[in-house]
Amino acid sequence: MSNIALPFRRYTITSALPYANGPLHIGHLAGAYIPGDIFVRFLRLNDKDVVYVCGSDEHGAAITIKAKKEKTTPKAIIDKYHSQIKESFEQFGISFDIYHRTSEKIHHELSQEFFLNLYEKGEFIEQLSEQYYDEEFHQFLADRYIVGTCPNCKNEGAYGDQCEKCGTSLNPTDLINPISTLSGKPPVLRETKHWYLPLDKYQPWLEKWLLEGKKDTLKPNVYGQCRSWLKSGLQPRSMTRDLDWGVDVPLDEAVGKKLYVWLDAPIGYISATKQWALDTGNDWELYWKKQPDVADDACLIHFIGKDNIVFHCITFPSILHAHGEYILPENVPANEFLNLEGDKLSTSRNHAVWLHEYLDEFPGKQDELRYVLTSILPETSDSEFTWKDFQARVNNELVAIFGNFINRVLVLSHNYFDGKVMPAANLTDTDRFIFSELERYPKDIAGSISQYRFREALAQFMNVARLGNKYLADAEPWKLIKTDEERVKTILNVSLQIAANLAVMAQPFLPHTAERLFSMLNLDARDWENAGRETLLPEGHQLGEVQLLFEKITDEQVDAQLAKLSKAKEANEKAAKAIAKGNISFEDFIKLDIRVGKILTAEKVAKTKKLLKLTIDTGIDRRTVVSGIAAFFNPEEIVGRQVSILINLEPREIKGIVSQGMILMAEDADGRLDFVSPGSEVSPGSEIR
Ligand code: B3M
Ligand code: ZN
Repeated sequence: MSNIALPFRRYTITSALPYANGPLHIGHLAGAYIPGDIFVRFLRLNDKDVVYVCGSDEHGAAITIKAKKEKTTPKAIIDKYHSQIKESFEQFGISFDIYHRTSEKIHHELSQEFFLNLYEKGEFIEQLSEQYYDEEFHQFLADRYIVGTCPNCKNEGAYGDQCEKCGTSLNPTDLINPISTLSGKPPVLRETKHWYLPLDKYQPWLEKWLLEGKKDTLKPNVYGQCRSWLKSGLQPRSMTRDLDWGVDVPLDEAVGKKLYVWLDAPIGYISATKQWALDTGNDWELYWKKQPDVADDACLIHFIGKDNIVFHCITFPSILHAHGEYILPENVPANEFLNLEGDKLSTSRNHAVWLHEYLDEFPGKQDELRYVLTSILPETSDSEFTWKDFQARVNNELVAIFGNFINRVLVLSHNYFDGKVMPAANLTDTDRFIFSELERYPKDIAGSISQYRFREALAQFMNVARLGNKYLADAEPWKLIKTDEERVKTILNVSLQIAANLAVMAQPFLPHTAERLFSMLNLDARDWENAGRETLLPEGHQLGEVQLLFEKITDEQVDAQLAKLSKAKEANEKAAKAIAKGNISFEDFIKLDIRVGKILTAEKVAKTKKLLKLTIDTGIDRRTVVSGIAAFFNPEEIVGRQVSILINLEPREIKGIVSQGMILMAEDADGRLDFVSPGSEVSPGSEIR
């Protein structure tokens, strides 16, 4: 059955190499890693020959810019984040065969070999051209070193190599109003030489291979993007950069130049496989190179997020094609983006659920996060994670359905029959229906997984748990045990077969839970082909000890996470405010005439919630000031208080009252206000400087 959907014998599966410039968050997991891991675990259970590779992407401006920000070296950045990311993946249970890194020698060498291969074939266009240059920082500006307006979608924050909003790949010279991200100034043009990949030359081949050949297999979101780029016509793209961090361009005349990060990064998949093969005694070429017998080629699949589609569907395949010896991706099941609590995930704004923090704060609950993220994977459009929804899915689905069913059937089996599997006899129609459903589900789930529909696959898996839960609730063995022990034996046998099937089928989705379930059932039938069998647990089989599979997520846990997010938001807004105010000159400062004044009268401004009308003795005169402090102070309480007042602010009319000045207030992070007053009474009119 699964052989029909997955016809290849050997699979090379990749998940996008994360930049080693920050920790992983749930958006990464939902984009490229959970889908890749489910797929790979499923292939392994079906006895496929699989290698699953990933690693840190350690080159490019993503790294050097981060180093500058943290006032350290690129090397320190990649070492720090590479280990952190690697450890998080391991703890979370993403089952890479190798998690490599692109700073390794084996990777630099292979990338240079690729460049030279294409260079010697004369594939590159060598071109002297004018490129943007930052005169203050003495650096050419490519990729993330330059931002401007995207000519395609008018996004003002497009990078020099790509607009992340519409996905279009760009050259710096395409940007409207370019600005250097180093100096914040418009750059100048300077001449430099680079090596360009002639994507325009490959366009006819790409149209045939991709648009014609993959029309029915690519996901619509992926196919649509590719078609629109090809439609607007591909341009040559530079594969080299004037940078001091990355893989050296292996040409004498290119001293000081580096390979473009998007040339070397995908080659990272291959160098990782090479390293894995060296470590394990395998032959890496079987997983990457065309085999003499075409039927023996490996199937290459890239799991990525949507912002990487162009590089995996257009650039990298063109490079592999130009090289000639390599297989091409069979599919690129890219996901859209995951949002968090109504807002975009953002590393710089710290609006994220960080994986390493989740693992610390929810120990042993990897599968709960896997479950929820799989349920909401942005497979066809952007989707949204909220902590309330996380709680609801864990409590109402994992705990109340799956966990409850497993717990009941095992506890009852231990209570009534000392944890032994009893024979099933005199099957009823319901029993038979259960067995036929057990036979159907593994096929349906396999079908969904092989089409990269992981949400659908997981929903079907949960239906099996629902089936079990309902069967047990309807059969009520706890009542029958007094009158019909024979029937209870059958009911528990059927229920235990459901539980055993759940253990097998849980493996791709909930690997940690599946392990616990296998041990509770004292079962070791892990291969997918076991799913569907009605005698997975033979008569007389001794079950293992019962443990709880899942616990409820409490309101306190949810509140703590939400509080963390709002704290990050406040800190971020505060920082933004702090940065927003530039320096002013002393001359500007002394223009402000700030005095100590005394509140003589205070009353609410009619038909407003926030405003108070105050009369202030400024020491010079008495004047009226309208102030937005009604939410914090009752008028009667503040009469007589000394406050700070800016008296030379231009008068303004507010709600029909002319306000002559402004009362200065201190505002904390929660938005609470208080007066700025002298420590002891001073005479009205005292100057504040
Ligand atoms: N380093 C990930 C990103 O765009 C990028 C992927 C490389 S895959 C070869 O966040
Ligand atoms: Zn755009």
